[in-house]
Amino acid sequence: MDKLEKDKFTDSYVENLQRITLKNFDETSEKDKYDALCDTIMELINQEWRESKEKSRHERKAYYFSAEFLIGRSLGNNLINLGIYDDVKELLCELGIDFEALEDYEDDAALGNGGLGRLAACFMDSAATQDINMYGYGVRYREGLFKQSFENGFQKEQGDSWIKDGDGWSIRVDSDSRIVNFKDQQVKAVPFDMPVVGLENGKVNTLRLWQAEPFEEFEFDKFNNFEYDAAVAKKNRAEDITRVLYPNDIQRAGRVLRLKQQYFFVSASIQDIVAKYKRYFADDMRFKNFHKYHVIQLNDTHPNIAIAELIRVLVDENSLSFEEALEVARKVFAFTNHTVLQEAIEKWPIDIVEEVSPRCLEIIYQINDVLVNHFKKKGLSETEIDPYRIVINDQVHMANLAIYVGFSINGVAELHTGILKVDTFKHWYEVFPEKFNNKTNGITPRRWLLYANRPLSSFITEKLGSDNWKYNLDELKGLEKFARDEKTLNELWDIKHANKERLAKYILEHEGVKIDPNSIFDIQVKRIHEYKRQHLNILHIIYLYHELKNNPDMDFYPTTFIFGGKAAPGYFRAKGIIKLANEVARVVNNDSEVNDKLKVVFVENFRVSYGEKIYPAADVSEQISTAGKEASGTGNMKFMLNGAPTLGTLDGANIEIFDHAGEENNYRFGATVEDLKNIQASYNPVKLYQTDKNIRDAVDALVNGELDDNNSYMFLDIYNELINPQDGSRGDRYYVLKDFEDYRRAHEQINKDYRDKLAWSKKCLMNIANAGYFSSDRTIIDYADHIWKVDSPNY
Ligand code: CR6
Repeated sequence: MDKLEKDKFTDSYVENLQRITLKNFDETSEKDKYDALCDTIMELINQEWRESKEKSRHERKAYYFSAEFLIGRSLGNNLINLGIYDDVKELLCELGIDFEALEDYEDDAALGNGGLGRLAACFMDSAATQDINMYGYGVRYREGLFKQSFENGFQKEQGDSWIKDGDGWSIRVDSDSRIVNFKDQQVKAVPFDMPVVGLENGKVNTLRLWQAEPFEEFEFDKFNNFEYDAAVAKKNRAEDITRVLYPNDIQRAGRVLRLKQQYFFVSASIQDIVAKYKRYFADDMRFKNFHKYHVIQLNDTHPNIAIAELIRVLVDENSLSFEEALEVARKVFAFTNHTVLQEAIEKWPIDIVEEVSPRCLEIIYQINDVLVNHFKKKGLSETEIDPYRIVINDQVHMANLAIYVGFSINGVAELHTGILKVDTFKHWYEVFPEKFNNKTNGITPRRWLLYANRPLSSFITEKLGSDNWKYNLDELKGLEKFARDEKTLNELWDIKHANKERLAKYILEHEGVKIDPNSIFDIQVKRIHEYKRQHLNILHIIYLYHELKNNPDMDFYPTTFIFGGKAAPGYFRAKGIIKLANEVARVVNNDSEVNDKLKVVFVENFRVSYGEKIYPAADVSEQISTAGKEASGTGNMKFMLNGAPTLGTLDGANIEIFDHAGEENNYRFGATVEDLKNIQASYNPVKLYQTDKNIRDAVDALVNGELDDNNSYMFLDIYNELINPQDGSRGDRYYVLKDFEDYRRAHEQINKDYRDKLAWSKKCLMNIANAGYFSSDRTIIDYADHIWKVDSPNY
């Protein structure tokens, strides 16, 4: 910003502040100051936003349909992308305003559960920065992901009404409202548009989130008749649809309301797209060229009913034949799968689909008929056709629908896509190999480095002699030449240390636990799930605790184990894992014999904005899922980019991280997918328990009174899952005990290696230098070039 722009900014800020509050500057609250700042920034964005829209009006666009966008905070990110972060901070400081307090004032927009929703947000950022026309469509949940607190170590959930005080980053566009018809009700879908600002390039894309509203605020007749509840019943039923984000990560929630949410946002979005097409391409009422201007990426199975909805709109409202409409759909839809866990690949009972949209169910049956005929012609028998069917056993297979109709299906890491081909969707790969492709996930370097780690950003720019890496993260490779430069390595160590001090201070303030920034910060933050194996981490901590108790003089570098993450409210065992971590923390942290060497802390309410403080302060990134289960992971990339070596299994994108940064700079351990397949039939966790004393001591602690679960039976439940299965299975479904010894050894190595400061710092540097591949810029360019082809003018 030059002097003039600065003055203008300050003037309009002060003016906005007074206009919206009618107060004198001194009397304004933090909220007032924050609101005025949003307004001022939105004014700045506005013109570029309008221009971007205008310019792309007749261009081919990608539409990203996603039930989740885990945005987090917008203030800092927008300022960074506008290129005015430091300037604005300084200007506010001159006005005597504590900028960081304003940043902390903002509620996270937590419209997602975890990786999948955060990925969508990173993609939005990257598309805008890479000048790619990408329009996001989703749901404006009034309640985001629940807030987590701990009561006596147990997770408690509270609501997250993130917009109760307004939402400065969206614009309500009433004129674009649509009507969504369900079998039993009709609601209004009102769009709220959020600008997505590219990095200093003038490009602003749009994220359009739909909110469900009634047509009338209340029914006057009923009200007059003293039927007050009945008068607002319709309104409530309409608002229910976008009231709350389902807090299930991975597992699907088979509820009517959930399918209603999906159909709601998808129907509004399809209608929106079609209406605009008719407005701007009025000469193509047969939709012959529709596919030239639109490609719709379906983010997992959640939006897949869009396929039926597009056909419905084309047939019922635009008089295309079913065959014509299906042909359009075939060219428009592409599908991303994000998991191999069967319980997360949605299958909807037909009666629920019928209850939501009977017409869509009818269309799904029609598509299914076409599919069956297709395979019959190829000579397949009825039973051979079964795995392909969209409707089977009275269920609608949302993945089959998208794979059959769509022209592309991708996985989110090399290993994951490989598993889709040979296992999950093997039958599909055999008939449509050309549809399958991989798009390894990425993260946006703007939020996760430029914003979250200002000191490291400046360091990188200084070392590379330019800040071009912000646009092309591959340039980080240039840091490799400092791998033997002691001064650089010491500087890097100091930056990490300062970040650790900052986190320690924050944790003391917010969690009430004092941790030592000189200890190793070993961190696992992500949703709690058995396949992610937080309990492997905890069992290992119990083992360490026992070791330190038995050998107080043991040679051990002090370590702080940090956890963060939420369990789905209905997932008993995941909640048990949280209680277990908190209980181990209580015991260890209160034991003066060990608590100068070992500390454990589970931070409350881990979310995007907490992550921004945590990733930059990590020494070790725990990525310890059972091989084959974590489709990709993206937290692993955030740690890497901020210079933490990965302690990980050969799973998801970990494999690609090891390939890029070098195994010697990371710690891999554990069984591979191949290994697990080989031992699957003979695996015996009980035998491991009996023969390995370390395992036995740690597992026994779950039930021998050493740890207290307050009679919740949560620890017994974990114990049973590991070695005493109650359901006739073999136990330890996720091979926790199988990998324990290897994991223990890897930790031992880390504990030794960390003492060599220069050697350790070099590992960190090599991770940063090779993180370029994991930029979501790379991912989104790959989608744009190879699936969407949005940059070909003559598509
Ligand atoms: N839970 C995968 O499990 C992946 C993200 C984004 C997940 C995770 O490995 O990194 O998607 N899958 O691709 C689903 O949500 C279904 C996730 O976030």
